[in-house]
Amino acid sequence: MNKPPKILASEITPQALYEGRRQWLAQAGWSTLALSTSITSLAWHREARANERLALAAKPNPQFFTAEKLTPYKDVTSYNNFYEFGLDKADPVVHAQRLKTRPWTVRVEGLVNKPRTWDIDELIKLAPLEERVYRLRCVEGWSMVIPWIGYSLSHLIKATQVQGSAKFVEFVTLADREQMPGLKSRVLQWPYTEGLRLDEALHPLTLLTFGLYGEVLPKQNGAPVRMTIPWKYGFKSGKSIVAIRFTEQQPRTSWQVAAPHEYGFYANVNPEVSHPRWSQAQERRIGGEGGLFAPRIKTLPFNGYAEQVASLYAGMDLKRFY
Ligand SMILES: Nc1nc2c(c(=O)[nH]1)N[C@H]1C(S)=C(S)[C@@H](COP(=O)(O)O)O[C@H]1N2
Ligand SMILES: [Mo]
Repeated sequence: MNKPPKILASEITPQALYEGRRQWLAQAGWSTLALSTSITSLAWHREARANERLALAAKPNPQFFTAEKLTPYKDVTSYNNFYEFGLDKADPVVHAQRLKTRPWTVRVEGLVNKPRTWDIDELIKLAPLEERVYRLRCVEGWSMVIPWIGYSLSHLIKATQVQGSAKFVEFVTLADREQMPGLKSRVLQWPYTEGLRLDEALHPLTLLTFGLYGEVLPKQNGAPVRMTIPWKYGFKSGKSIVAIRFTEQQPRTSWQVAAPHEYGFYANVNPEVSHPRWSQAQERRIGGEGGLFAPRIKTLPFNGYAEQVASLYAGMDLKRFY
């Protein structure tokens, strides 16, 4: 099932895109009827071309799956936080289209035996691509369920031969004023940086992410490569990464610098620790019936991944290390 992941725009036919999409709808349990009329598929092909949508083959990994209803593709790709492209949820889908995602390199550096500047098309081939359905919850109180494509970051960490003194990893994302109108705003320290403890980074759930919904990542979702760390608030999952750095000291992250009392380094989803300005006990599923007035659902400790990750924090006071 794992076809070579690099697919040039010129090689992919609209029909292949269409089939991939249809397969997804079928897997999600939705009717494919809506797409079966020629008018609808024509409109869809036009949209696909306009946004350079490219299929990305990946093998579904049933170990990382939730049967919850998937958030519709339209919501996943039009309700975004990506401050480099504006502060409004509707900004990234418009402004991120100018982001150039090729050529693209990711520097892997710091306390490692094998530092390397990876070309993105090499990095994507480091390990077999998997499709995993993860919840992602924003600290703002909304969440989505998304079929992501990528592989465990641990593959890259192993290939890089991280040294014993490394305790943390820092993710640095692109900061280019030419392409990113949001950098004019001082809301955050640019480049957007995030970090994990090394054991969190090695956890199999931690996904180096290249795609979603059977396609390469849309630009507004962090193309060409981002993190997805499903038990932490969404802001830990940095988009459009250009460097991954292994360090001994805990890195300072953009959100911590911006508001240290509101956003901690750990940022584990925790219904019991309120944000200073609002509760974290509930969340709203984006794209569900009822829209803004949909009934809220209970937020689970570690976003529902407690069984897998709670042991990483044994003995820690998670009210203090929020
Ligand atoms: N570089 C960068 N990465 C980022 C952000 C950002 O503003 N810039 N926002 C974060 C936040 S707050 C969330 S909730 C998720 C949103 O990812 P999505 O738009 O793909 O759902 O991206 C995270 N990664
Ligand atoms: Mo977020």
